[in-house]
Amino acid sequence: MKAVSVAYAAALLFVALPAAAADKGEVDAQRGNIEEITVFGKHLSPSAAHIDVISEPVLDAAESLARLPGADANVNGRLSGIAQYRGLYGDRVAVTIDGIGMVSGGPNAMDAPLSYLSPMITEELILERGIPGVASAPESVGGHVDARLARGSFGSSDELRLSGMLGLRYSGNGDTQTSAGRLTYANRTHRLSLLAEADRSDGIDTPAGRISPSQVSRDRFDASYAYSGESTDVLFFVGALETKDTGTPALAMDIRDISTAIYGAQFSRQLTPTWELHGKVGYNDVDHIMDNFGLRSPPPPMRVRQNDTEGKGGTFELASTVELSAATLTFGIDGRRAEHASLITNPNNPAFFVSNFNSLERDLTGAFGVAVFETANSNWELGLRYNEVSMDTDVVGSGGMMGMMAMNVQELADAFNASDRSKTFGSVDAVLKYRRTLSDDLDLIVDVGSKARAPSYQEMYLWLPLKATGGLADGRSYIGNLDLQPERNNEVVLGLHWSTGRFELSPRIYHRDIDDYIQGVPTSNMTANMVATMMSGAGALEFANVEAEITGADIGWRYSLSERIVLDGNAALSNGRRTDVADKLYRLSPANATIAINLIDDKSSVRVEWLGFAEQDDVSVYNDESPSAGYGIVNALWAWEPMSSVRLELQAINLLDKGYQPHTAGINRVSDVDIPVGERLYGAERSVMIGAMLQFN
Ligand SMILES: [Cu+2]
Repeated sequence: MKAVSVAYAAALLFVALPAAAADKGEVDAQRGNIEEITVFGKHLSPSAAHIDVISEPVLDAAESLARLPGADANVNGRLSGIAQYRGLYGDRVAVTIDGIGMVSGGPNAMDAPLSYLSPMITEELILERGIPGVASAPESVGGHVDARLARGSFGSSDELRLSGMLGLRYSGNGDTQTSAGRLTYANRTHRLSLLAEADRSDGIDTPAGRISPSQVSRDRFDASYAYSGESTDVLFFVGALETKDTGTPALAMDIRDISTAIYGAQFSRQLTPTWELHGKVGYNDVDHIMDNFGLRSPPPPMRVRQNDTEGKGGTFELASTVELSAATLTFGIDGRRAEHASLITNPNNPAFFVSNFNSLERDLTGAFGVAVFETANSNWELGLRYNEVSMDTDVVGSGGMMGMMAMNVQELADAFNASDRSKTFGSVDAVLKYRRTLSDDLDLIVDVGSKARAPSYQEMYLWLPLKATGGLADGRSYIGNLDLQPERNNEVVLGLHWSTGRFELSPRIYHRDIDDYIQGVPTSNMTANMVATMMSGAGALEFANVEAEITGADIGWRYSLSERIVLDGNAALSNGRRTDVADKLYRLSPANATIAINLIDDKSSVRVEWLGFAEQDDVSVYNDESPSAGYGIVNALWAWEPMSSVRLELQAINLLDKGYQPHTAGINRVSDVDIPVGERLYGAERSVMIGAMLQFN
């Protein structure tokens, strides 16, 4: 980044100060009594890792995951990060916002659930470390991340008062700007809150040139009413997301539009001192348009494509918790209803269409029970869940193709339409979580669990070889498989949580044995292979049940040298392989570590952190995955709070201006740009970012 932009950034910091919020006081207040020590918005608890996304220098909240032990993101575009945890990603890692799951509208997860979190209006991300409890989210075979929007706090008296925040962040790299605001009108019982954030960027520059397309335009709104009574809490919210032209260079198309309406409600009611009832319901409706010609140089006219997709549906949960003398019992039912459609057209050829997914439904209904037993020095949580997933889809078809292609595609459509497409899967999950206090400072952690996930709609119903794979972005065309069985992760986690005032050390080791792991293998469907070869030059992969295992370890730690000097960091490694053939699992985050030094003063703090990623040469042959080199980058952050209501920040990302290619960043699929087609995308060059946040009460 150039000196001019630094100067501009600095000027903007001190001159234009329409700022945002260091909601720290609020955040802590909402969290209740936290014993954990928060260092620059990050802290560990015995069962989770937390990060206050608001102070993270990111547009996509998914990128913050890389700063939590064992987590990372598969990044297909600037707002399309897919959560990865301990070697599993995509639909295997449940992401909820205020406990409510989203239905994505893009068959390639361009609107992955974390894209619904605009960072400056997000309070925190909570990564459950270990096997998520059965009540956390259904089908969370690989992990669970929850996030909370920063909707402000209730007042302390009956008087209704206005409070709020205003925030602005600017990075000279690609003129990247974030503006955010909150207005809250609340007393101790009622709270009305409005949130808004706008993110804009022209693109992102790397030492290898500009990533193209990488522009961003996203707006997010949320309006909520909350009631907090003596025995009843209620929250209603409506929200909207509007993403316009945003690049996804690791995919075959870019985002032209994502329009989502979001609705939700939750309540909890204390019926008696020992009996509580709680429930949640959420609904969202996504209209999405993507294409391969608007933001990138168009292919020949006959290969121009636009894909109009829709996703709608919601989740619900109703549960009851009873405290008995011997145990605390929770019973509940929950579910998810989702509908998807995708129609591919060619604006140059009105006769051309592919009905990619047609009136597709995937519904889940679950029931769960959790018992928690507590003794003087141990805590047992035993959970059981039953899920029933039913899926169906209407007939498909296509038009406007010629010759052999038309014949082959028609053959695939006919076979699909003649098949039995209505599927129902039942499965049982069991999770045991054991905590034992070994001494005042030291806890032993043992998780044992077995959880299943039914096939995704893409894995099941992709009838024509296409790259619509929930964001795998391996460049291969896939077809679905109507004979797929659910995959099941059998997992053991062992860990320690060692925490004194001075230091904290929280290591885990785990082993995941995944039966019927779903991944692509070369298809024996000759017609599909012919079509895939004609369209992309390579044969099709077909989703299949294979066998896999993942072994790894991760650790989070903090060490206070003094009250003002704190070191912290994480480290993680995972090794994933097929056990039925000799191959590695695709797109796993390489071994990585962060080490940071934090200098904390009353009004100003400095954090300098080093992030190191090892080379990744354990790559998947089936996915034509290329190895990547290791690298280390340094980031620095200075935050100044001249008054409790004002926070100014100056951040440098990639301070030493290293050229590096994150293994999970994806491969460039866009021609005629700085980074060649087929090469792994680069991380940002040295970027200086300034931010200002102002809050009023
Ligand atoms: Cu899309």
